[in-house]
Amino acid sequence: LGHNPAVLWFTGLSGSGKSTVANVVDKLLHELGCKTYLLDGDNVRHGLNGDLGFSDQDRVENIRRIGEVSKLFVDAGLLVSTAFISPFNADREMVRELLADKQFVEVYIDTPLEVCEQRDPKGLYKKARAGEIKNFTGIDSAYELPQHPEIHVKTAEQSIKECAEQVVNYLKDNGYI
Ligand code: GGZ
Repeated sequence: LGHNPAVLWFTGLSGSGKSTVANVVDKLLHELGCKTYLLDGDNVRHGLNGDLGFSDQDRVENIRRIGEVSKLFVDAGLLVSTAFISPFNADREMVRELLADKQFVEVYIDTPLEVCEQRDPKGLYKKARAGEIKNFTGIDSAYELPQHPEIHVKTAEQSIKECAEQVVNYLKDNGYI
């Protein structure tokens, strides 16, 4: 198959659109004939990482395991998309170091907190503001801004389709596909 394996590491706040955009990217890549896999909360936090919560320590371990699993898929030749908040720079950089040069593509889903909170698809921000959920990212737990993401996506300024195409175009322009 004509593609170079890599991880598309989506990072951003809850409600930023990580999973939504990653799902469309995964579908587009599949249609282009790439071998792909998508890791997100649905297939990781309930199973492999079912023992982890949202303390800083558990988030670090969450990202470490997802990084290791991503590496296995990359070794198998896939284009992997991961959609986790991954709030800490040190952890994202740890995964970058785990992979070979160019195999880690950081995709910053940059959606203002106000917009995420307005969307609040699961009512979690409302609960966090009410103190019913502790350590919620953006409210009482940190999100460290990516310092040099390969791709910077603004979901509040373009459609989901345009966001996904921005990612696919990066992969084309840089010889991944
Ligand atoms: C952040 C939380 C929390 C807390 C539950 N903080 O919008 P969602 O629901 O579907 O996405 C969020 C998801 C975040 O899990 P991650 O594995 O991506 O986080 S991390 O990378 O930081 O380990 C949200 C839900 O889980 N959720 N409690 N306290 N998000």
